[in-house]
Amino acid sequence: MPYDYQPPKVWTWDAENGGEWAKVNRPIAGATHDAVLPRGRHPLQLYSLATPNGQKVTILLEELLAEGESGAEYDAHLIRIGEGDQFSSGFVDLNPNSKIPALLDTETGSRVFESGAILLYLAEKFGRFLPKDPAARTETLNWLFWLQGSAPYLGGGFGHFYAYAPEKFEYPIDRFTMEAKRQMDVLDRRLAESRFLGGDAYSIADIATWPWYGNLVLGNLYDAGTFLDVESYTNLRRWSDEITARPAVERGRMVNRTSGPPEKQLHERHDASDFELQTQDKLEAVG
Ligand SMILES: N[C@@H](CCC(=O)N[C@@H](CS)C(=O)NCC(=O)O)C(=O)O
Repeated sequence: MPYDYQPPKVWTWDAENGGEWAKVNRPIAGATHDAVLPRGRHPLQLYSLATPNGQKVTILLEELLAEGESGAEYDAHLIRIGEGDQFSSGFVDLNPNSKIPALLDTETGSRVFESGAILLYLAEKFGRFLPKDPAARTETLNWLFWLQGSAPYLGGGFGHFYAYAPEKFEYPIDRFTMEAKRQMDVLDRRLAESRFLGGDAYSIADIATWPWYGNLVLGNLYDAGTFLDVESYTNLRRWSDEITARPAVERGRMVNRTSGPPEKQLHERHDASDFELQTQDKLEAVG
């Protein structure tokens, strides 16, 4: 892929040319194989992986449970996107876009896909983490939708070209670094005037944003802390530290996590006790 690449008249798919995600990236939608999704015993069935988009939902579910909402009990099934689980017929029935996270509410029969839609669905179902006052609700949704529109520039743009692309190219890295830093500045300025994104109250806007920009400012994403000079976004850091310290956030980050310290990986969550009994360090100890 030298710099003098000229696009052909009609693009054709070279399956070998996709870098780290070559195995799963395809130019067509739909299922690649038949498989039925597993079902647990709780009202909510989540099919996910602990990427930033996946963490949004498990953090909210753990926050709802921490508030005493027992109806938010959930089974979190692992979808290994690197192995193509998102292309099974069962998953595609739940999310025709073949991306985690996807939720099935067995009480209503609703399928819910798109992490922002899942957060909104759960916030409305339980009447929590979304203010009822119209002005505060609007500001919260402003930031929720801002995140849903902005994070792809960070993940698919900056993260892809800085960390995952098979070669380093200055043009896209410059383009998306500029945007990632601009977005951090947007958040930093907002958080200079407000404790949380939507206002005084912690909400689904913060829960959506923390796994991306909270992790980024902590230096946890793409090994890019120094490159992006994350230390300079002091208000964003203050907000991120406050959210990181929440016990529900700590639990939510562990669910469906398949890398990092074994004691922080809970591949599947089917019961609250799993955080004590089913983490990878415990499972590996018993063989
Ligand atoms: N806009 C979607 C994005 C979801 C998404 O990009 N999920 C990624 C992991 S973070 C995925 O499942 N990728 C698998 C694939 O692209 O095949 C959302 O917010 O739910």
